[in-house]
Amino acid sequence: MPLDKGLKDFFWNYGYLTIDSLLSAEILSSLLYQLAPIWVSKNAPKGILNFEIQDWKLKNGKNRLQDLWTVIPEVRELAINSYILNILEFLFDDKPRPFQTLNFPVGTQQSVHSDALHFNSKPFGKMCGVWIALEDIEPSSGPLFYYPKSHLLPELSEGLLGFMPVSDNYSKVIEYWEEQIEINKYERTQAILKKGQVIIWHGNLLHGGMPRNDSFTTRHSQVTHYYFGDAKPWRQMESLNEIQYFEPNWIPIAAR
Ligand SMILES: O=C(O)CCC(=O)C(=O)O
Repeated sequence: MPLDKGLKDFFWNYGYLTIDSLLSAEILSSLLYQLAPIWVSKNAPKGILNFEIQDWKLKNGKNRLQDLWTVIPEVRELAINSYILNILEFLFDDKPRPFQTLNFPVGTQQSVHSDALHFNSKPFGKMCGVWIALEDIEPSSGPLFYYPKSHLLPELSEGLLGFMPVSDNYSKVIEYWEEQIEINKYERTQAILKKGQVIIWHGNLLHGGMPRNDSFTTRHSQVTHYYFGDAKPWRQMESLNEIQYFEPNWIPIAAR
């Protein structure tokens, strides 16, 4: 895929970009092969960050593992894939810094949200997510959905909302987003991707997971988050009295 201005304009106009990745089929298959016994046994792999809590959650119905990159090389390889990193650098004109991977065996059914609320940046807008289909995505499996152009909404603030966008007010933030979707006539779009396809979303793009109409269909996917350049990470949901900056567990990138 040529990295041209049209691609960049599309991303900044719509807030996302779908790419036919050059990810190696062997890596994807090898990753699925390693993940299978984990999802079946519901044993988090030893050595993963926050093993105890993740293992407990997995055994108690949470279908996701965070930061598997710490124990499965293929997860890290996808997170630091040079093809993806080059596109990100081209889109943001800055060096991408990967952090936090999430692996899901099934649809998340997450309600609409932006990543910026969870992982904000100073300056605003220097963060994105990259979602990789590890298998062909079936419409009944609860695909990822997103609202093109919603990344153009302003940064959340007390001045904008009339309340602080912190954890206690999360349901009110969701109401605000739902109102904005109506007002701006944003159209929900589903990511029915093929194995190896990738979607990049801007950190302020509204997205979530569709309901799973078929609870037997898997929906293996991996998400990695990225900050750019020297943007400072902060957690808006925890920033009641002052900005809560934090240092992510950065995923090391070998020299490119
Ligand atoms: O994969 C999905 O269904 C949603 C993922 C998501 O919302 C996220 O990682 O922020």
